[in-house]
This record gives sequence, C-alpha cells and structure tokens, in this order.
Amino acid sequence: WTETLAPQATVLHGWAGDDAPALMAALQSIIARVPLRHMVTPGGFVMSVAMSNCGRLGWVTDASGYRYTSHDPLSGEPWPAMPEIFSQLARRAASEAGFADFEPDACLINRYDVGTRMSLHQDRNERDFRQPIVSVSLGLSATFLFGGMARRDKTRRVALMHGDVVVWGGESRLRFHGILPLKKGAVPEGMPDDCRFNLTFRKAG
Ligand code: MD5
Ligand code: FE
Repeated sequence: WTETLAPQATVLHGWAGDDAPALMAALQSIIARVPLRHMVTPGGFVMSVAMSNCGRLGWVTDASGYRYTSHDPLSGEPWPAMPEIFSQLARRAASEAGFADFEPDACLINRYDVGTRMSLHQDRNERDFRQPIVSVSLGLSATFLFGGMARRDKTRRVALMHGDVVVWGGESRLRFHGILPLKKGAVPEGMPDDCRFNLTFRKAG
C-alpha cells in the first residue's frame, strides 16, 4: 500500500520485497569490490553508518567536506556501475510516486548495524533539488525521523521495514530527517538479520 507522509513524501510499503533477493545479491557484489567504510565528517566525527557507492557519482565526506566524486578516494578507482536492477527499480518507484523520467546517477549504500543512528540532517549536495531521492530499505527495520524545513521543527517517527521504498520529492526533498539507533528484530527468510541496508538513489550531477 501507498502512504503519503506529506506532500511529495510517498512510502511504497513492501514495494521492493519481491526484488529484495536480487537487490541483495547485486549489493553484495558491489561491496565486495568497494568495501563499506566509516567516513569522517568535516567536524571530525566518524560516522557510525558504514557507506559505499555505485553509479557515475558517489557521496563522500572527509575533513574537507561533503561532496560527490567520480572515483573512490580509497582506491582511486571509479565507483562501480549502477546495476540495472537498481536503476530500474528507482525509476519505477519514482514514476509510481509521480516523478517521470528519474535517472539516478548515484546510489549511496548505507549499512546500519544494531545501535547505529543517523542524526538529523538535510541532503543538499545534489545539484538540482527538483529531482527526487528514492530510498530502499532492506533487512532490519528502522525508526525514521521525518522533520520539517528547519532543524528545530517537530519530527514525526515513521517505521521503515524491509522492502519499503520511499520517494522524497518536491517540498519534502529538503526536510530534515534522521534514523534512531537501530534495534534488533525479525526479517524475512534469507535477508540480513543483523543490520539494515539503505540504498538512496539520487540525481547528483
Ligand atoms: C536512510 N538515508 O534511511 C536515509 C534514507 C542519507 C539518508 O538520510 O542521507 O543517506 S533517505 C531519506 C531522505 C532523503 C531526502 C529527503 C528526506 C529523507 N526527507 O525529506 O525526509 O538511511
Ligand atoms: Fe539523508
């Protein structure tokens, strides 16, 4: 079922469930080539979420700031190509939520281990905020914090479960958001039961 959290913030509940085994297989082959790593924020904090990327551009952070790069700073190699199953799913989800012709050029892969969180932030390193972000949740459930346009605005808690896809666009593209510390839980057979993977598809360039 489809849930509208706010104008242009659409949760497609369980929408990626059938594709999850194929998505996980593609994901494993990417992180075998481009290991998940804990990046450092410009403020000097080590992120608890482990990250990797695929696609023409990848999101990185280090002492000099947040940005997109064409190459993995660890290896000097280009980020791996975005698998067709990733780009097709992101495109279909965006279309389902009313964003035609979404062509992601970046997929940020986040791995949340139990206890890991992501503090309240906005995603503003992309060039064109008219382009939506598509987020796919796999493995353990998370409590998502959905805020407003200002950091101090009240946040609402939204459970994101295995297979859920969210399309963030329009006026919800720049809302503050975060993830509460991840808890243990149950997952469908064969899916990761010790962590949550989140794929975020972006048109960054
Ligand atoms: C996650 N990841 O569940 C989230 C999904 C990140 C991140 O936040 O930056 O890697 S993306 C959630 C999102 C994106 C853009 C806008 C809004 C939410 N929003 O307006 O709430 O790991
Ligand atoms: Fe974000």
